[in-house]
Amino acid sequence: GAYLPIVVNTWPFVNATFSAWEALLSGVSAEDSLVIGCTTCEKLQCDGSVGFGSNPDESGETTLDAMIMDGATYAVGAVGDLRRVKNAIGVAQAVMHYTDHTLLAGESATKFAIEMGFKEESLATNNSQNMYASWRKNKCQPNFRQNVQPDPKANCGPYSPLPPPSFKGTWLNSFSKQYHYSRKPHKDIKRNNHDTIGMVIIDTSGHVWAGTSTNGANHKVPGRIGDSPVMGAGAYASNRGGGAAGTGDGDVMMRFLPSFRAVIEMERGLSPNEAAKVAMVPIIEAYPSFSGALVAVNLTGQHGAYCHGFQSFPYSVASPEHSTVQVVNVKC
Ligand code: SD4
Repeated sequence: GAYLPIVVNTWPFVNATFSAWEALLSGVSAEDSLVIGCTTCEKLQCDGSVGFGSNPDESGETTLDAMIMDGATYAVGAVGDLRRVKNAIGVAQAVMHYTDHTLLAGESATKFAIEMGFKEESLATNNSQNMYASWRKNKCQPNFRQNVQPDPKANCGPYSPLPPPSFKGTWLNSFSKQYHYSRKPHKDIKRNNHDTIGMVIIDTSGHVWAGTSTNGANHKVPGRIGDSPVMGAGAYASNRGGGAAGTGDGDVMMRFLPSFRAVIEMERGLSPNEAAKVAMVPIIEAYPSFSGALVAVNLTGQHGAYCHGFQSFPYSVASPEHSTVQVVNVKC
């Protein structure tokens, strides 16, 4: 049968699910319900992976990524590397409403947010400062740098590129160093990087919304933007197919646009479980050690997920199918 309306989100963030569901049932639009749901996680700092006060970057600052997407019009608002503003999903919604743009980033996104009335405040907490201090103490391990050496005089960083291999005696010597540089393949490393909220809401008229909010990867290089604010990567919505949202190692996942893929596969008739799997398999083949998960919801309110690298992936659902918010546990 058809189970609409429906709210689905990554992880057992049931407070977020419940707040969105309650809003939806009281007549709030699916769009605003999604913003309410993701804002709940930003306030509760769900698992330390959403909102302020966790996962500082290399400079010790917590920065936020968020997106909202309208499946009817394909309108998107997103922010990446947002600084000093807590309500990232709210700022993403403001980008959608008050600009013709799709994605704003960094200090300029902060400036826009302040103009739109959002409060500027530090995102640091004792927790984020402790995470930063212990990372420094541990010589900045783990870190996301590749093919670099740290300044030997400093604890870690600033970094400089390793010298390129020399091509002595060949005509290549006259070329600039970028021609000599041989790039190592991406390290297939396992990162403990999880718990972004990605949410899909479909209202009773079949209008699909999807969104995300996260503080991204711990100890990221400043300026790093993950999959969450990238449409098709962190989330995607289409009234033709449904909605999907991802979580996990965004640097890897965003290369495959898994949310877009899952929605297109549902449009072509695959079930949400099958669509999520088809979207995830190419990532797993290329990066066997990555961890991540994808939830997918089709236009009749069927939902499914596929995950890799976690023991299991729990996601949350509210729909007329059950009387309370359900947590569905998927084995990976
Ligand atoms: C990121 N995908 O920024 C996010 C992190 C995450 O579950 O989802 N964790 O890479």
